[in-house]
Amino acid sequence: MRNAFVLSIAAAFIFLAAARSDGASPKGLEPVFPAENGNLVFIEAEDAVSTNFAREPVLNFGTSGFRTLQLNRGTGLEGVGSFYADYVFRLPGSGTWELWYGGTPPGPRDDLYPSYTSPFSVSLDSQKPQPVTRETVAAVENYSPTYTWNLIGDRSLDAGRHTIRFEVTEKRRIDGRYFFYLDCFFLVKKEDGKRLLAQPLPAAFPRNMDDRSIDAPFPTIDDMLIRIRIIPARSSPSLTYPVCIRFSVTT
Ligand SMILES: [Ca+2]
Repeated sequence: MRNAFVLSIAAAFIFLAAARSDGASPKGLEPVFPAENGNLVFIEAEDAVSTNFAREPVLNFGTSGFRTLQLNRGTGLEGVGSFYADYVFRLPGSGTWELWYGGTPPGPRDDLYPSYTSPFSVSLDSQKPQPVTRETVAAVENYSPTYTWNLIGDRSLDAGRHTIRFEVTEKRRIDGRYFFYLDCFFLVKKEDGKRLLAQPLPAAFPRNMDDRSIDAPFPTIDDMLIRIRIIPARSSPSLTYPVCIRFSVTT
């Protein structure tokens, strides 16, 4: 009985070896590689090389990859540095790349506008940080409570390895907290001013990158409450944003 079992195992190995020597894979075992999009580089915020936004990512099923970094602190770092998240990525080609991110729209530079989030800066390849404020980005689509697709702008970059740092040095003015949520960021290749977008696209992605219907400064809390009383259905997703922020302040 034992000899018969050993023989059957050996026969199975011989069969598999013969199949491979023919160059034909057993049916159903052919490798299937995901299609690649050479004009899009997409990075999850939770894949930071280094960050002090939070000790660990937050689970959020409304965000890309179901995880996100959330900076929400009332105190700074006692003069020893700023809040940052560092990434390394590789571009397949040289030229113009359009930089986007999913997260809270940055706070405004202008004191006249309500400030519900912190402004921040981005630094590519350790160059001088560039301020990113509500006045410099286009808020395109609110895809989850407090999360919006935001267009930062074009960058001229060579193919190959790059680094980027998102850095927060300022508090939001509404309550003096450092407040910035970062879900992901991505770069889209452009030629002659047009995006070279093709399938496949990530599951979480702007539905219409040219939509500017919500690209306006957030109203004050009082104006917000008045609008909700006038329009109980809250037909615009952007109307929910400051209220969500207010909830986070009071909890
Ligand atoms: Ca994410």
